[in-house]
Amino acid sequence: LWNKHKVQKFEDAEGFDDRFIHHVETTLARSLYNCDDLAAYESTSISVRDNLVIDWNKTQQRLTARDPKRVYYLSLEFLMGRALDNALINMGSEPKPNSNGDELLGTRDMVKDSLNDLGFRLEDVLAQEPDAALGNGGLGRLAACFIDSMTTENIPAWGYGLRYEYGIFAQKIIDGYQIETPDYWLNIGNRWEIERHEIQIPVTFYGYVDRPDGDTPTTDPAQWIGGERVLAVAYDFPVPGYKTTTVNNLRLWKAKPTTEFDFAKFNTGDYKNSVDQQQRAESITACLYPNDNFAEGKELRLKQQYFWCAASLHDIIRRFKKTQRPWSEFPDQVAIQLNDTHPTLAVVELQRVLVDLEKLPWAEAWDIVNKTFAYTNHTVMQEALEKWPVSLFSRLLPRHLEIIYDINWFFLQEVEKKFPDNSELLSRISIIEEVYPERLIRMAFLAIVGSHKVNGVAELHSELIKTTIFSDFVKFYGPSKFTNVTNGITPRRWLKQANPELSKLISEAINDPKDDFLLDMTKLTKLAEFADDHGFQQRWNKVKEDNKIKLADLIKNLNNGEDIIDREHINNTLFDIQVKRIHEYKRQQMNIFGVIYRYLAIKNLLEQGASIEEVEKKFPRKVSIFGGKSAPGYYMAKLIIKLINSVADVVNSDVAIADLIKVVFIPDYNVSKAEIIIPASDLSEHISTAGTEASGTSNMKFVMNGGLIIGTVDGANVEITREIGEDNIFLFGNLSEKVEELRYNHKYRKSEMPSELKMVLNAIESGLFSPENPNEFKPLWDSIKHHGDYYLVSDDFASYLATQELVDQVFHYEKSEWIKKCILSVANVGFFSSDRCIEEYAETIWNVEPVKPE
Ligand code: 26Q
Repeated sequence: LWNKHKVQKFEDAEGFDDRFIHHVETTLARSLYNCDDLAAYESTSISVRDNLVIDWNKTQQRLTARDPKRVYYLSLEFLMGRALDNALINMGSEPKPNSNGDELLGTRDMVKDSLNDLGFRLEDVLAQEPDAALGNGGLGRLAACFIDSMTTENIPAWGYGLRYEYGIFAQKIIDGYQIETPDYWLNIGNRWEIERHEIQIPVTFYGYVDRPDGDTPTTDPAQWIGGERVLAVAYDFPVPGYKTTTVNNLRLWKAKPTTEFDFAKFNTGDYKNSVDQQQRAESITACLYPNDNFAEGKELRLKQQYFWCAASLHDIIRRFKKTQRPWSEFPDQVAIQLNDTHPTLAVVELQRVLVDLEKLPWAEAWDIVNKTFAYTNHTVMQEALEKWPVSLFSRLLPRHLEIIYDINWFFLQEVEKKFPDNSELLSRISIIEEVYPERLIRMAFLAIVGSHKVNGVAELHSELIKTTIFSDFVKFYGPSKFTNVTNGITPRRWLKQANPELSKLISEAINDPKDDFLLDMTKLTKLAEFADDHGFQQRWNKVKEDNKIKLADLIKNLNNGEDIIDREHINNTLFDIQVKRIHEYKRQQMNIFGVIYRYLAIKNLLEQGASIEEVEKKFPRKVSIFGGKSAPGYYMAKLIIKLINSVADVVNSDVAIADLIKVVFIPDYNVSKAEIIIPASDLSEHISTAGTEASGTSNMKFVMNGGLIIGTVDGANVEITREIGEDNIFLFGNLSEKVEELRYNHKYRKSEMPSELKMVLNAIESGLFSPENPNEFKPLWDSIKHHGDYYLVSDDFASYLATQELVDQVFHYEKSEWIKKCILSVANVGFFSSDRCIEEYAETIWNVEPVKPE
């Protein structure tokens, strides 16, 4: 009976139709006659989700039976973007014959045809979905790529995060300035989540520590009597994998008030206050902190971190306990990966649970903790390293503070043993920073001490953390605790989904009709055979041109229907793109200075009497495209956005330069826009000051989509060069080894500013781009001229311009060479699949094996 009535997945067009109509008429309570695109999106999503949930249940049953070691990926950010298209691509079982039996269709094409018959266009339906934008940038998108790859690789894995009601703010550009508006992404409900009202975990804050047996040592079990309690409610998001029926789970927590009632307050007649306090619970998961690479020390942020760590660990421990294994086996069953230091409290929380609640001896507990955790570092920049005031901890998490002190005490004893009488080392390496006016907890140090492995995210970065911020730890632990796992991106979303045309061209060329290259990217190397093939180059270029037209359409739509880009010349207009969070270290300012230089140089030539045709020979057509959000409180980044928009106003309306330069700032850059922007690039910019960008991942996305890159010798650019060949990338600028010396030279005024930069800054200072307020951009030029040029724009500017000249040369006069470079790059981009990256984590850090569906 059980089996007979089991809900079945839809497998063909008819099955999909039935399911679709069923959900329109029951779940949505509408009729097909008043089903609009939004309703069609909802019904399609629920239908697809049904299939995922069926596989999700099977996956969980299989795992319960097999009880393998599981991975838990703890990340405060999961920048998922849209789910529907990705699910259609990933869950696609073997292609099935269509209704006429004359064609094999994958699930996505089958659903597309079905929707067509029902009167909908798949593209319009997909466009209804709001982005799940629960992340800032690189770190959050990395987590999203990782759960895709972990599932595709059949690794028993869970993602744990927070279900923010508001994701990263939506960016509007008004008069050239960034304006933030709330991203209430749940406005139309969320068809992908499953609320688990039955999973509600109490989480405690504040209060005091009680020692029922008197003044026992802090390493003995103690009782934390909390002052405030909230509940963590689980929301589950099924994560499909590619060509597998494994479906993993992303569990996000929402905070809600307990039904407990503050009788003390009630009795004193303070009913309203008692309710208010309950209401505050929800603020914990109300919004994502919008800082990228900047650690803001707010109490609410720390509350978010503990709320999430406590709930996730409770859940992990509950699952472990069901198996009745002894605690000593915990690290054989559980690997917890810390995505940066944001979840470091989980280390302390596990120690607390083991000592205070499970009554394990301190050392035994600590051994388990250490074997369980591993920590990924994403930055060397001081301002992004988390440090929390001890006073805040002692109020919010008094027992955790005691435990941190004890962890530190044992750790420093070991250090002292190995390096006796070295008090400077002790104070440098201590988890507690003794600074006036108050002591700080160094979360990165706590994460290192609590983990068995620490990894950086690209080779250069992993070397840098060993020689700079964590060098004392390398001395103490030896180098083997520190390792590298170079980042990757999922080719399902970033090639197949974002660039279906290129994906199709590739699968035809390498004769891989079932798109197996999306699982095994070494298959791409076959493309190299066609790199010189003129006919293939033309087809390749046609795909790029089509993608550029799509981007031009997007830009036109965002510009109220007014076209900025000259359609007639789109093929020989170089699309030069920099899209990423706006940050001084990423140097969007250097890019826009380059644009200004080009503009001034063109104007000069024209003034000297050159014809526009002559000018075009030297400065061929180019569109400079920018996009990205600034943290709301980051003054300099906001000023850079304003400068870009001001330059756009002047340049785009200057008829004298006849469309040779266009500047576009695309508002509200996000994952779904990235899927349109990235495939359209000829050239993209990854030009951070050497040593500052840990890895970068958009560099990989652009290369995978057949664009070339201009970049500094930083982050993963180094390995991209190694993989695709140095002939196929435009590198420039000073190396990270020189950065310190260059900064020193600025400090003692031993640096010369190149004449080209002087020219640019003079133009800005003259008010050319801000006639009504000539000093508007003063902080930008001051930072270079008077405040030590920390990001070394003046040191790299000349070589940046020279390299841009080379780019122009190849793109316009050696187009066939250009396309060849693009093809060869894609042929060798396979290393940057997040599948490779996850395999490295699984083998070298987690020690987990895949569990394949039978
Ligand atoms: C910390 C404390 C309080 C508030 C906010 C934060 C916070 C939030 C986000 C600190 C850092 C971040 C984000 C960091 C980030 O995105 N780093 C990027 O990670 C990518 C994936 O590894 C790398 O490719 C990028 O180079 C790196 O900048």
